[in-house]
Amino acid sequence: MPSNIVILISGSGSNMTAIVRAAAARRWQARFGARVAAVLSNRPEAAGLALAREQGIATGVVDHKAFGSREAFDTALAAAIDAHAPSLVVLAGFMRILTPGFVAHYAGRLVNIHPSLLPAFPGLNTHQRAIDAGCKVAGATVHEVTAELDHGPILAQAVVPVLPEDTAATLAERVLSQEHRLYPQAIEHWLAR
Ligand code: NHR
Ligand code: GAR
Repeated sequence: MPSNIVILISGSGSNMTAIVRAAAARRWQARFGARVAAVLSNRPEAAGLALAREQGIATGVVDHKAFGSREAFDTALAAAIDAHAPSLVVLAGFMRILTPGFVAHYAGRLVNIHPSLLPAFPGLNTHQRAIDAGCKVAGATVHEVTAELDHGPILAQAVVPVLPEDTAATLAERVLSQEHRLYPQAIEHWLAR
């Protein structure tokens, strides 16, 4: 069975790039019939779009600013996604909260990577909040997306130390490098299940 993966991004797309590299290096097409069919962004200026195009992957933009409501944006986004008949939709630095109707449409085939050790620090600004709380470890979580933000079943986690001299930027960099290992591994596990 062909298994199309659609990746949603908003920014630099480094997790998306890690997933695309893993798909080739670990032969997801041959082993699971899986390929990254498209990369879609809500931001036209997302740097990850150019990176995806360089890899020969179809790209698209559904600009949330062009829609009057979250429901209207999500309806257009779902149409763009469904054009690729995905069996898995991957949020990779995607920055728009999704409506319950959208989440229900992709139930069981929608995953996210969140830059904290959930259930600690759902939402935004996770690295500064972990530093402010005096956490000695931080990390990232891959989870199924449900209607409640950053609360879906946990699929995988990675832990990093928080160092005394850390800023949000240095901690984010340490976490992100682990995300690049964790997310492809979690997706491969999902494909193999
Ligand atoms: N949608 C649902 N329903 N459930 C989840 O678990 C989701 C989701 C959409 C995105 C990613 C998440 C993260 O990993 C994610 C998980 C955006 C925001 C946010 O507040 C919060 C969490 C996440 C993504 N976004 C603002 C909004 O009003 C916009 C912020 C911006 O544009 O910079 O949508 O952290
Ligand atoms: C990653 O750290 C990801 O976990 C986080 O944004 C970064 C995206 O980097 N996601 C969120 O904060 C979602 N709200 P990337 O675009 O280079 O993959």
